Amino acid sequence: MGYKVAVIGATGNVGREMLQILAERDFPVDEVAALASERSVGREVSFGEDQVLRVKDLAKFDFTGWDIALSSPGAKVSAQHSPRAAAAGCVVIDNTSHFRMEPDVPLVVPEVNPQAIAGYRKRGIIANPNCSTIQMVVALKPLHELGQITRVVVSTYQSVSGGGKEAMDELFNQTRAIYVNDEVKAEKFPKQIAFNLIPQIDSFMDDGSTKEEWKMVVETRKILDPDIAVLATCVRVPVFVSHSESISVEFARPVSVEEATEALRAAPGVVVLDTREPGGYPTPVETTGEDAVFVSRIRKDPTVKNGLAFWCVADNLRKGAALNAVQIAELLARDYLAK
Ligand code: 2RA
Repeated sequence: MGYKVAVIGATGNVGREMLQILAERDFPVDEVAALASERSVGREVSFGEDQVLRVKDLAKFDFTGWDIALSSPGAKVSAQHSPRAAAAGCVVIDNTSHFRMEPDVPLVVPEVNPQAIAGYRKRGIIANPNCSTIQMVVALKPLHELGQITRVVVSTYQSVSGGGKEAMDELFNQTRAIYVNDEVKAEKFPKQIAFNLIPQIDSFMDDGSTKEEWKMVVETRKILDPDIAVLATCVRVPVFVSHSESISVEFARPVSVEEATEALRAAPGVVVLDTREPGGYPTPVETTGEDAVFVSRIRKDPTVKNGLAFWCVADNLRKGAALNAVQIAELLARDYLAK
């Protein structure tokens, strides 16, 4: 016997990926519902190789009798409908920022804090972290176990797919416009993104950081360790899929490059590809469509007492969003909702 699974935001970048990954990983489903806003009702979305689902209206959907909802609409939509689904007994795995920092909602990366899933009982909601946080904490976890991380400095190079389908279209249209000498229109992004980069993701906060940077700070502490200091600079780059991060880590104890490499190689969800020769490291185009968090360029940071630096790339739509949510659903089904 399988589960009744609803995918909320089924027509978006992440929603379509969720449907794809549920099918790919043979998640035991009895029935799948594709839900979205009224304007998408009747549209068709693929479920795996050979099934097509017709999109239903989220606002009218009754979650009674449904087991799990994988939710990735806008934060406001989630604020309204995730509690409604949870109240009907359907456990929600929510990919928006709305519930992440609420103390009674667990924020989970299965390779890092799977035990936190148990906290779903309080509200019926589990939050999926931000994409840039997920890939970083997967890589930080084995290093934290090795030498106790005290401080992290991260700069991100985030693909446009993190901003949704319209953001991907904007990069495509601007690139084309430049080639045919047409007008370059910036609507979704605050500046031209084609052949450029933008050191702002999400809105500004009072202290001059952006909300995306704040998310990396507070989410890392909630998932991994509240005592880790994090400084993040988040940058949008003209790449379609996969986020990259340059990460510098300070430890309480000395950690050698060899020890770190060995721990990262043994860590679940991490692939180390680091040959120290031209091209001997993964880039976004090679990691798109992959499940792992790829680590390379592991080296000593000689500017601090116990420091290492490395390069980290992952598919932001998969491990950074849909795959992480499906992995949570798998643990939830196996350990808490067994049928
Ligand atoms: C971005 N972090 O890349 C967002 C997506 N969750 O814009």
